[in-house]
Amino acid sequence: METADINWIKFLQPYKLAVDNFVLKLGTIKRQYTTYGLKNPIEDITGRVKTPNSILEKLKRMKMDISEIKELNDIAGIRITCKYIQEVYKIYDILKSRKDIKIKEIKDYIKEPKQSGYRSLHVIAYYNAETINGQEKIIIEFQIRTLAMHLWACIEHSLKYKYYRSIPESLKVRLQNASKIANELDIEMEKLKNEMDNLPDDEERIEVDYNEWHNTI
Ligand code: 0O2
Repeated sequence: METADINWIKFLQPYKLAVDNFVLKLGTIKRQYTTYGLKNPIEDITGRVKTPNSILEKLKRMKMDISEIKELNDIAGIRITCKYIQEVYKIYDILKSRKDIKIKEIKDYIKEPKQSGYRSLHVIAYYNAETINGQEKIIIEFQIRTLAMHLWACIEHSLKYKYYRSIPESLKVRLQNASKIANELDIEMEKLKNEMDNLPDDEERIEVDYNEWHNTI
């Protein structure tokens, strides 16, 4: 297969369907937690389909042939943010129990952060996208992370693109330190949450219905 042979609109169609479907599916899960008055582990859900240029760049970086394009894990990407690390793993459990995906691989960059300092849980799964030409089996990647991990990743990502993936060494070290600080923040917030959860209920507490902000789809 040659790059020029690819009809990108057709090729990316099942990936786009998968991303649209999962933003919606996970959005309904988030809403159910609120409806049942349960603690909602999902802060935000976003999705994207990789651009043709970014796909070609990744194939080159991974020394893969164009014929292996369907083996890329993150053409379809869903990003889920949570408040706490324990919620990241709760989302993983939710994904594991779903019948519409089959988990292919887990990359736990929380337990073992990348050299850059990147932390996130990547859940890579097979999904059958229902297209008008029948089912297409594709790979979809769920990136699950806390808000602190997300803040770090967004800033590092924008710097990486500014410097065309080669961030100056001094900035790299500072980014690694910033990642450690973000990790400390995550740990402290989780401790605070656990301590708050263990406090006795205030007898005079008035139940308040907080408005949930959500993306209107
Ligand atoms: P964009 O804009 O999100 O498309 P994978 O095999 O895909 O699970 P792997 O082996 O880590 O994961 O591959 P890769 O290509 O390094 O990373 C895949 C995606 O994970 C990236 O896509 C990012 O979204 C995120 N990611 C991985 N490493 C880093 C990192 O060091 N910093 C940040 N900020 N994000 C990272 P893209 O195409 O880079 O970006």
